[in-house]
Amino acid sequence: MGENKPANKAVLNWVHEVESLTKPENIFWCDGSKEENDYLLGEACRQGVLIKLNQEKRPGCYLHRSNPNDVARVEQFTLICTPTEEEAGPTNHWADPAETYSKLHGMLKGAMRGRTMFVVPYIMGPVESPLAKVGYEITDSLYVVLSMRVMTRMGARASEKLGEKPDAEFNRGVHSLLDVNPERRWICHFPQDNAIISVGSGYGGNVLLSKKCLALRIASYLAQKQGWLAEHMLILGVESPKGEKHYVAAAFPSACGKTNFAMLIPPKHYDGWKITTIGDDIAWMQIGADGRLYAVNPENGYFGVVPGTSYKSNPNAMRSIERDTIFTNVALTDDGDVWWEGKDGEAPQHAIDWRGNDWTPASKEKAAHPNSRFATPMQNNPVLDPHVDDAAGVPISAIIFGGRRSDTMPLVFRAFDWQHGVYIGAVMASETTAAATGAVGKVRRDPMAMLPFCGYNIGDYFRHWLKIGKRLTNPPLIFHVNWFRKDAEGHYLWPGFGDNMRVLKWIIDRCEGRSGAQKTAVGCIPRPEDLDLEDLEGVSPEQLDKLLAVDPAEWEKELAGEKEFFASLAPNVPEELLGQMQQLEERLRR
Ligand code: OXD
Ligand code: MN
Repeated sequence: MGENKPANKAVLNWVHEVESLTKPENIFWCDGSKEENDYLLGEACRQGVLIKLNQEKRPGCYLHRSNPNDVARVEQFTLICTPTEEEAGPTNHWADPAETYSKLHGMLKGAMRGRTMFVVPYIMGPVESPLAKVGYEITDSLYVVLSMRVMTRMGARASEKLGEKPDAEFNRGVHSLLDVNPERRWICHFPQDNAIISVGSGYGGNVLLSKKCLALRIASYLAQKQGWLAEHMLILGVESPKGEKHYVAAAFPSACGKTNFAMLIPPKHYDGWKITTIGDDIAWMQIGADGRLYAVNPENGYFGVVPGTSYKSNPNAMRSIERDTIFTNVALTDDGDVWWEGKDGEAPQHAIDWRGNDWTPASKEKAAHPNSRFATPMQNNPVLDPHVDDAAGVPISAIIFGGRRSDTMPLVFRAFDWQHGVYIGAVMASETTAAATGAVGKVRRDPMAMLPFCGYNIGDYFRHWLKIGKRLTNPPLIFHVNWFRKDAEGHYLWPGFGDNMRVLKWIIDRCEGRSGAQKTAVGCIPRPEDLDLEDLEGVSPEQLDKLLAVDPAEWEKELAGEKEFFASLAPNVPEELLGQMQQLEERLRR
């Protein structure tokens, strides 16, 4: 075991270089087999990295507790190391590549002494997809190895796919926990080298290098060069009782319910309708021969936010995490099960909280960290789409942008065309969540939900989107949604979750040219009679009016915010988008 060396010399040479630098006690070459996984799970439990949960209640499930100083992505320590600062652009933290390599190599010198260095080969995307990418992650964390097996197509097949050609393209990822010290925590990307170095953290978003680092930051850079899109989007399928099927891709910022939306269960009267999941976080999309956009999910699992997940909010996620799941930073019950705020049923009388301390319902602290997570294989999802492994991907009928906004943004509206849609995505904003360190609940602009994930200059990214639109002869329609609008007392106006199907139905009907809408200054908005409101509980006609309203005072403020944002990106905002802003201003004035 641990002997699965790839044949590719470039991989061997690079691993050897990292070995010479970090001086591990031994090297473990992963093959991704079940035997290997069983062995490593045993090791992780023996070393206290994982706690084995009650196997009767949760077969194959484990709990990990991260260092309390290390529970979320660290955007301020996430660097894009392009040759010039201009290439990284105004929304990224930039650092000089040579200086950064030198600083990181200094930290990595001898960093794995006495530790095992794991080499994890993996594929992102369906194995036969032209978009599929091979990566290798070198790590000294067992938690990373075990999570990578859930989250990616990990193992020997990646080395087989790469082959022996010395110039075959692969991502080089190096991760070391070091001493998990926030002062020595850096997540660094070298897009030109297809390389990532992450040190000082054990939190998923910082260390599962396949995910945010490769599949978004590096991939977005490659996508711009190669003419495709790497996006922070879920992908879902909607099938009507007549068998008519559409796929939709939706971008929401972190912890805004992407996983819930991707696995939605429609209200009762949607008899015969089916929602299926392709992905819950990332979409790679390319233009097909028919001029449509086709999407694949590069991942193999879901790294979802746990608190608030219940049989009410997301039954399919609950079923997915019944087995073969790695939980991070949730509470441990006395019978060896897991618990979190917002789980169904009563809180336990006693538990061990995410920090490892005693917890009771009287405790002031939360039992589970607000950004506690599950990592579960997508194969566990009862509504996994049958085309999830298709090399060609699935055709996208609609793109949805959305944020968490207490005011201003209507429940749903449609962009007039692709260019207007790109504008809507470019200025989208959301109230911040616990998925990243920093203040929670502050409105920030998060273009296409890519603010923390775009690996190059955001102005060029907008330009790339506009270019893709020109090549699409059959483009998806673009929408904006907001499930989070509140009334004056701070209560949510929309029930969300399964009832979001009503909005999705309107979107699909728009794609089919069927549903009605009213043209407003900001886009086409359904009138109440255009939405399916059958059996909708708890939403009065007044609430519905408020949900669909365009409030001039709120939009005046919104426009000022959008202007301020574009001003902060000057001078690299595409003319077309400045034109869109001006048109919006004129429409609002009319
Ligand atoms: C995630 C995130 O983990 O966006 O998906 O933070
Ligand atoms: Mn995400």
